[in-house]
Amino acid sequence: MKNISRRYFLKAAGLTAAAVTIPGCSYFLPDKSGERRQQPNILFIAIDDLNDWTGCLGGNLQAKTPNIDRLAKSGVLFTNAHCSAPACSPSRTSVLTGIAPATSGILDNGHHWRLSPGFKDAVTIPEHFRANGYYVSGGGKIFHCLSWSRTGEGADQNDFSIWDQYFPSGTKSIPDFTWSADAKIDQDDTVSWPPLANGPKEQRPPYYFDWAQMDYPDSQMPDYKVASWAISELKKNHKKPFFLAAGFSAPHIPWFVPKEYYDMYPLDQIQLPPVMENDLDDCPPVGKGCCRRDWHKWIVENNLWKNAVQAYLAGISFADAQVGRLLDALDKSKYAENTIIILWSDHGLHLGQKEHWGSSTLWEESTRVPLIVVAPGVTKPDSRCLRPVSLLDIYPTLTELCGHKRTAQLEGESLVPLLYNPIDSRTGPAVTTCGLDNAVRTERWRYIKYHDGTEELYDHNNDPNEFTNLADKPEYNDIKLKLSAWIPKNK
Ligand SMILES: [Ca+2]
Ligand SMILES: [Ca+2]
Repeated sequence: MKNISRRYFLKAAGLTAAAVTIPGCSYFLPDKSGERRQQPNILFIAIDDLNDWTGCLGGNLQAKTPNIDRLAKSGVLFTNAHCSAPACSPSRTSVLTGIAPATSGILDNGHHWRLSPGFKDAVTIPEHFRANGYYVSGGGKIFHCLSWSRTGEGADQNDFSIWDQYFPSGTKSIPDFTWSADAKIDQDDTVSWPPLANGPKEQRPPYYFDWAQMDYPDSQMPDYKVASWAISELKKNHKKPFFLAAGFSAPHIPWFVPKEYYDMYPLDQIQLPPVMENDLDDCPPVGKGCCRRDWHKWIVENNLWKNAVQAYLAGISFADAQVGRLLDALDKSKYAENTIIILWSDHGLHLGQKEHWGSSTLWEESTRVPLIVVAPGVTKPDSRCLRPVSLLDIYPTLTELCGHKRTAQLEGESLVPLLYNPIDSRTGPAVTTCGLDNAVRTERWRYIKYHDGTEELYDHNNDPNEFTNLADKPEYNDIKLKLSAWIPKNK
């Protein structure tokens, strides 16, 4: 771990290594009689690549997510939550260790966090709870692994030794995946999407950027199996409090989803996301360089934009259905009254906005994610918090909710004060790091500073789609200066 910015972050966040204690929040701590009451269970739900296209966040009004919406209705929905890095591995590593990407140096998917010297002594969330007497089990994509692997094999950054149990096995995070027989591009990328064989191969999306309406039942899908396994965990008689993690790969590409979910979104009714022609003209070269403009050109030329939006929406509703099965099972279980639920997605996704497909940018499409917390005795139903928060805040939030002391490793700011009172004050903005570049999001502003010193500034009060970069206008110099204080200093 680079030694630069932990102190900086703590200072910037107005935090010390000591816990920020809220009177009355340690409701699971020993009561006056001195008896230790039952620690709460934790249901930890991770979704892959889900942006703000949910009913409750309203990023796309077509999205049908009744189960995520009902979870939001039962607790606190953070409407301005952002990932700390817009890619699977760095985002998940920071969530699960509480260490910011700019501190750890884990900045891309190819960098295996556990093999990095900085993580030798890092305690992950499951390890923390296991050390505190919990039974910890997980299934599916929690740490980074390949969402599109045909066999479940391939890059898998899970550290299986930290779990009491893992599904589907102690060596594999995701159940076997059945590749669509209708896959438009074969795995060796030699068969192009008919009739779209035109154009140089390097200008087309890779084979795993694909979608298909599957004629399989839901039960054959890996995420369904993960949910079924998690449901079986909820039916057990647990002697210890549990930390149960279920990670869904949908709506990550490829969007191979049962047909009924496609049928929810008739192609002729699909609305494309709002875009502005030449939107990238006022972005610096580093920002433009993040965009897969070749893919976008190819998708537009082949008239596939609506199909891709339909496929992503189908993947979202499929993930939502699995969330619903899990919530139903918890409701029916004996753990319903004593289980904290947290739901989050590792980062967002562009579907053609700024001529980009995928994440790994510092704009709202990549950074904004669903984050919902339901904590019995703490959160009130149907609460919304507009403060800018980070997924880095999950770890200190869970430990504080359980009455555990904050550890020095954690760089996020506990959300517990906001769970009690969603309009409580907040020290800092949400910071997102993408490689050597960073973004700062407050309630009103998005400020981006690239490693070469170039900048972008967007005013969400007037420009929610981030069309107009204000960074070159001198009247915003003071705003930029204030926001730039939050940029990690090691860059
Ligand atoms: Ca992801
Ligand atoms: Ca623009």
